[in-house]
Amino acid sequence: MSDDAKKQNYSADSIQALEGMEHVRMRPSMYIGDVGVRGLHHLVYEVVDNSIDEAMAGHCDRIEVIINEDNSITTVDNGRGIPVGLHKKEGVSALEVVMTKIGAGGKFDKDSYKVSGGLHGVGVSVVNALSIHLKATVFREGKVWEQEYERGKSMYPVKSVGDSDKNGTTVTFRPDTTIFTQTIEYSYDTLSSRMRELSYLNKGLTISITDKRNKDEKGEFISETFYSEIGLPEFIKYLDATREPLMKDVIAFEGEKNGVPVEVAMIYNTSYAENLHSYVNNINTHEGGTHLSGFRRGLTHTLKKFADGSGMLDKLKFDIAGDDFREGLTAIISVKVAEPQFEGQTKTKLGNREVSASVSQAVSEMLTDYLEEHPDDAKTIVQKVILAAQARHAAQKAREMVQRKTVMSIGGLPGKLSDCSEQDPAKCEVFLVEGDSAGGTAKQGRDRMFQAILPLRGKILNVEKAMSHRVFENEEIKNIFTALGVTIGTEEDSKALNLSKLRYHKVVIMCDADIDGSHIETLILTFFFRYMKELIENGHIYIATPPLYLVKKGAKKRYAWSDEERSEIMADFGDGSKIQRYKGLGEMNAEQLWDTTMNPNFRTLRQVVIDNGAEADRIFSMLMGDEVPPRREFIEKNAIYANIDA
Ligand code: 0RA
Repeated sequence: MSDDAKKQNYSADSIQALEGMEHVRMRPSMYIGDVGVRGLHHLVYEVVDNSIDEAMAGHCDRIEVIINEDNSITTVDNGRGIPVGLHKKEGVSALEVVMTKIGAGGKFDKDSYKVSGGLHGVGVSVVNALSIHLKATVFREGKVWEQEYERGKSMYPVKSVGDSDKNGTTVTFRPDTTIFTQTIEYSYDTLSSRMRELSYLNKGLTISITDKRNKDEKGEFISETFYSEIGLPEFIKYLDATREPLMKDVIAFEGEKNGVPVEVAMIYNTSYAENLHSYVNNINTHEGGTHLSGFRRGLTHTLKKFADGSGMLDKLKFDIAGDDFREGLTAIISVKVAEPQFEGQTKTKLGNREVSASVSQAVSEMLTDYLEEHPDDAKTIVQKVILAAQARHAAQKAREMVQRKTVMSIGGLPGKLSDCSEQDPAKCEVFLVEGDSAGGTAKQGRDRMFQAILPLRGKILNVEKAMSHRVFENEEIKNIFTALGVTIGTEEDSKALNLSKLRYHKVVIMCDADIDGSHIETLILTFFFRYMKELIENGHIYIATPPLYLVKKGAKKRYAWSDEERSEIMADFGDGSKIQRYKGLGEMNAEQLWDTTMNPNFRTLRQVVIDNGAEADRIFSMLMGDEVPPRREFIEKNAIYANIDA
């Protein structure tokens, strides 16, 4: 190739690269899912994933994440460092290629087993494109190398800025506020629970997180360091800390099956909840997929075989279903797949067929060994399964009652429901209101065209502690099912939700702004989390935010949602302002409730999202379980919704 041709070729390629980066800025959601809170945090995961790749390749054992004062993020690793030499095809430093070329990924050699990679595995160049400023520092070959970028464009060629005997990569980026228009404020809790999760999924790796925006009582930055020596079994212990185990040890497997690295850990506890968490390349696959179905098949098959052989089922008068083997089970399935096919609404469902058999074999092997070596535990598990089957039969009956009602349309709607007149569910909202009296006020205050009211009496059942047939027998819960038009259970899966007749696309939980109210709110959320998780996942569940104060002076009046806001208003109004504190919804009249909490033009609804399924599971079991001390500690330390709200 002539020099001229080379130059042309180079510039053609770099134009392509530029277009790639421009495309990321034009269509960020295609690369990171969304440009809201989730997408913002995804930037951090994307960079950390590259460091995790280094760790999985055996070159890195420390990762640090720092939230800087200005909400920029710094990640530090002690891997090999991104190569800085000339990239022959591109004619610039490899570092520049990694940072500015979409799809360059990171590794150039095809042999390297790149299996991590965030939601879409898009690479650090995407983070660069979406940052107003990014600085990469590489410690490699005795030197320190540096390059900075603005909105993904390099500001100068890679340069050496000093000597060092360290290895590693440090990246600091500040998200572009013109892309992330909603917020660039990072949540420490969201990042820290992901880092904890990553440390369990990658044993032997130390991951620390520091928040330089906040100091603790000792004047030190908020910081945590995560390290797991044995990985998944420790993760299980962490998740089940407030549940009562049915056995001493976690049952675990680690190995390769048909070329697929598989790790599984599980334990049975005395609860009635099924907690399966599955991961592919460190990504939580909350829609499941082939690895999860492989797990289920292996579990059912092995336990059924054992139970049949034990004679314990001989006098049983009813069948045992797949579900029955998973009541009170907490399990984690983690696989590494070289070319994962992600499917489903949120692209978190594994499609690769071959993985199913790998996991199923791993589970059969692990369980068969365990049952042989622990006959007492084996018996305990079978007894638990029989109890679950019994309860399921009772629940089936209770559920049929609920469904019969649903079919009878209007006649079947709960008497306490004040329905709206609009028929299109997309336009309808239902308020679940604490108490009959607040329910009455809400009914007067609402816009009856599109707002329905369902008052709930006092504290609803704590589903965390109740067997499922009790849940389906409960009046308030039956009312929620019938009012929402949601049914549960099909031939194959007794817990499958049918949302096709959902009557309201917004379900708003409206409770008093006090301790009791937040407890009731948590009870209702626990119910949705355990029995209608898809409603949360599909973005249908919201929390209303009634004001705490009314500040008045003469004819002037304003509402305040925090102590801070109240003080501001008082300062604004000057001397002589009067304050009314709302202890509950009941203290507001219909007009005030509408103005502050129900009118779509002025209210703030908090959408409930699950940003970390495993952590949400742990928190619900802790908040609603039997052990009081950890609950108190948690409530004192955090706002109750720290980990679950938007
Ligand atoms: C390309 C090739 C190699 C490593 C990396 C990229 C790499 C990327 C990141 C991003 C954050 N930390 C990272 N660490 C490494 C292989 C390097 C070699 O062969 O020496």
